[in-house]
Amino acid sequence: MVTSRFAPIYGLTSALLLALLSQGCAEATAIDQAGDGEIAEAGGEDLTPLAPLDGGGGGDEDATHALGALMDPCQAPRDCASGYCLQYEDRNVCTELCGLRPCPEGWSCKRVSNSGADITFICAPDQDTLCQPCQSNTDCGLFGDFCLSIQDGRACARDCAADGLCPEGYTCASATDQAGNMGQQCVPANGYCSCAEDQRGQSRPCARQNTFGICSGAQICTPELGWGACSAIEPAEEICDGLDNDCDGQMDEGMAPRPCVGTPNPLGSCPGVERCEGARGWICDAPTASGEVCDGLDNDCNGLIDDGLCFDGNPCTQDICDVELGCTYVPHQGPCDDLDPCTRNDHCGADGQCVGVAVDCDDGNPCTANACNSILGACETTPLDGAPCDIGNACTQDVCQGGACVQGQPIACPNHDPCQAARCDPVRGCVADPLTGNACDDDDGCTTTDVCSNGQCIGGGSYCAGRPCVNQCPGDANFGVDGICVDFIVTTCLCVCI
Ligand SMILES: [Ca+2]
Ligand SMILES: [Ca+2]
Ligand SMILES: [Ca+2]
Ligand SMILES: [Ca+2]
Repeated sequence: MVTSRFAPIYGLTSALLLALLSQGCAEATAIDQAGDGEIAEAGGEDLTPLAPLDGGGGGDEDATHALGALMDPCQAPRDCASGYCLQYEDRNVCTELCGLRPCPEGWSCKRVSNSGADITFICAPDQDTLCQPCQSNTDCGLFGDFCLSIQDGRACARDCAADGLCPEGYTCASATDQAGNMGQQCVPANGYCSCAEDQRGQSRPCARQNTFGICSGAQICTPELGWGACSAIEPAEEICDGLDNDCDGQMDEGMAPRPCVGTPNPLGSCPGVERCEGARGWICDAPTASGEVCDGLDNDCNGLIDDGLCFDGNPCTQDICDVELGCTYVPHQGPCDDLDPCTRNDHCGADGQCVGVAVDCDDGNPCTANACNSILGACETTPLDGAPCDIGNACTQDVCQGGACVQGQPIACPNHDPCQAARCDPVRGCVADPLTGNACDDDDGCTTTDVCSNGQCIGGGSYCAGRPCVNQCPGDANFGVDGICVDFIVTTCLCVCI
């Protein structure tokens, strides 16, 4: 009320204001009289609730002067036909009950409470308390205006129960005050007292808050809608994005460099360190794995520098990757590995080649074949069943069976000499024992009674009966089996007695 163009009513004390307004049904009577234009001047004390008016209503048309009509100056309620004297601007004027005609410009129909349940509506100057901050209804005047909680705090509304009319930008709506009283009140249509037409386009600070922090922003007034959305971001856990997500004034704080692994490819993947680079996010500096080359670097990131390079396959050379010279192969002496498991004592020879001594797999058994397995490096034995062998008996034809030499069939010792007896000796094989006394043939046609003597066929008798005999047979085959010379058959064979 401090800035009001008028004091609410009469500019008097509260007690007096109440007195002014507590006219009850009397005002209606007074209005009726005022409407007649015949109302006598009210008399009595200032605080007398217009008793003379009541009397005048009874038809006292002899009053020395008419009671005040709307806007007529007044000193007290009794001066006014309506029984209501209000302070307006810098003076006190009478008002009138609503309904006779529209209230004057800048005035509106107000409800005033009287004793009991009576309610009276009078024209009263609009108060400037609409949307003024308040704590209770009394801060909002005396005409039924509520102090309401709206979007931006407690502010005065304006009673509009009489005609439902409100200033532009306000709407007449049902409302309940702090005491639980219900009424129709003009309230900002957009819900905000701070966003009327003259605030259009203005901005005000705002914030969003949660467990991560408080973020500030601004919101714009659009009277049709009220204050717009707060431009502040929702506080969030800080991440690497070049923004101050938690609104603590620091961008991307706490983003310490950390290990990372580069994008894998068929050649490998390389480790690195990633750093927060603002809007670019985390950037990993790991190089891309590439094929290993002789350069002193671990190109494929397998943990080995220049590995797998300069391999000549020769164990008797030291393969060297020299960043300056490239691959070099230096011969060396001493043990080596020829990668053949069937050799032993491998050594690098003078020719720079690795050579070993073949493993001796011979088990001495003639009935097995022995060889070194070139994969396992172990000797393997294969039976040679059916192969000839010798168990040490010259009288048998031995054979391999199950990897062992077993005794075979006895050998035959044919006998073609009547002066010898054939037999087999286990050591010497077939031998002939000399015989004596057996008849035989000495293949000499000049003898006729041959007899064996100690293995020899000794000729006896005489073809020529004691005379000299010449055996003219060039050979002995033509003498026949009986040893008799048959010179008369074969012309070239002839024993000649002389
Ligand atoms: Ca931050
Ligand atoms: Ca951030
Ligand atoms: Ca490597
Ligand atoms: Ca390399």
